[in-house]
Amino acid sequence: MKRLRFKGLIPEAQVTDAKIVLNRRRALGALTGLGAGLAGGGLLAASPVKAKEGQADPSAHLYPVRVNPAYASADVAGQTYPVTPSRITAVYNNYYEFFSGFGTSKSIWKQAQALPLRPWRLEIDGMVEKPLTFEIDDLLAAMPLEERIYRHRCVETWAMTVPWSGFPLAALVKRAAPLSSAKYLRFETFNNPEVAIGQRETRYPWPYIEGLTVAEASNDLAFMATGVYGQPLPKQMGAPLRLALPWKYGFKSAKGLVRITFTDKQPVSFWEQLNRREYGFWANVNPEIPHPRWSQASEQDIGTGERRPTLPYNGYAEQVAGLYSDKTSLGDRLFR
Ligand SMILES: Nc1nc2c(c(=O)[nH]1)N[C@H]1C(S)=C(S)[C@@H](COP(=O)(O)O)O[C@H]1N2
Ligand SMILES: [Mo]
Repeated sequence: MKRLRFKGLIPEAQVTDAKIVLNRRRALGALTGLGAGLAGGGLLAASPVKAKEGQADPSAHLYPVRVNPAYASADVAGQTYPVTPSRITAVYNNYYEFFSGFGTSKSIWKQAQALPLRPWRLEIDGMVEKPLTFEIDDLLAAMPLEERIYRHRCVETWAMTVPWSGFPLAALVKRAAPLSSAKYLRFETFNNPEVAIGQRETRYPWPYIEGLTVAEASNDLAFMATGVYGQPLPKQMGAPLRLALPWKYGFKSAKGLVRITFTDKQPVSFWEQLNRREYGFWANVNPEIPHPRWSQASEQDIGTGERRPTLPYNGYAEQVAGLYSDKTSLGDRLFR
C-alpha cells in the first residue's frame, strides 16, 4: 500500500501518517464492536457510539426520523458512496475544541464527552426583525426533522458518507425573518475552556466561527444536523446542533452552535483567521483547485479505505452551482 499523508488543518509537525490512523481506527472499531456485544458490560459504557448510561439524551425519543427520499442515497455520477459505519465516524473526528495537542488530532471523542448538552440555547440576532432565543428542545420540537444521507469531504482529503437527521437551515432562516440588508449568516460555536481542553490553547481564535451567504443558507442542501444514524448526535460529532454543508469542505460544517448572527459583513471564519491563504470563505469542493500544500483531485473514504476522484461541489453541482453563476465578481475565491 502506498504511504499516504493527510496534511490538513494541523501544523506540519503534527501530521499523522494516514496508514497508522486507519489501522488504529480499525483496531478501535473492533473494540467497540466487542463492547456492543457485551450488553451492560463495562466496555459498552465506554463505547463512543452510544451515550453513557444515566446520561440519555433528552431528544432521543425524536429519532429515527423520516427519510427524505431526495437524499435516500449518496450515490452519484456512477460512483457508489456506502454509508460509513458509525464505529468509524465516531472515533475519527475534527473538533479542535477538544484536541489537547497530544496524540492524533482525530482522537477527541473521549474529551468531547465533557461537554454539557443541557441547558443549551441557540440565539439568533443581528439584522433580523426580532432577535430569537431557542431552548434546544423547543427548537427540535418546532423544526421539521428528516434524515438525509450526505457525502462529506474534508479539506484534508478524507471523506465519509453519513445519514444525518436534522432540518433544512432554510426553515430557520425563515423563522429568523432577516432584514433585506442582511447578506450573511455568522455561525458561532460554544466557548467553554473549562470543559473544552482545546479552548485553553490561546493561539487559536476561539470561539469557532463560520459563515454563509443568505442565498447559500437558503439552498435546500444546507442542513442543520441534530442527529445521525437514527439517534441524537454524539458529542464528538457536534451535538446538539451542527451544520452539514456537503458541497463545501468539512470545516464549514461548524459543530456545537450557540449563535447565528445575520449581518451585512462577510464573516471571518476560525480557519480563515488562522490561515487566509489555505482556508477561505467560500471553500466549495473543487478537484481542480489544489490546496496550497496538496492536490484536491482525489479523496480517501475512511470507511472503505478506497481512493476515488473528488467531484466538483462534491457531486452537488446540480443543486448549488447556480449560487455561484456570478463568477466574474467571485473569481477563484469560490474555492478558497
Ligand atoms: N466547532 C467545530 N466545528 C467543526 C470543526 C472544529 O474543529 N470545531 N472541524 C470541522 C472539520 S475540519 C470537519 S472535517 C468536520 C468533521 O466532522 P466529524 O468529526 O463529525 O466527521 O467538522 C467541522 N466542524
Ligand atoms: Mo475538515
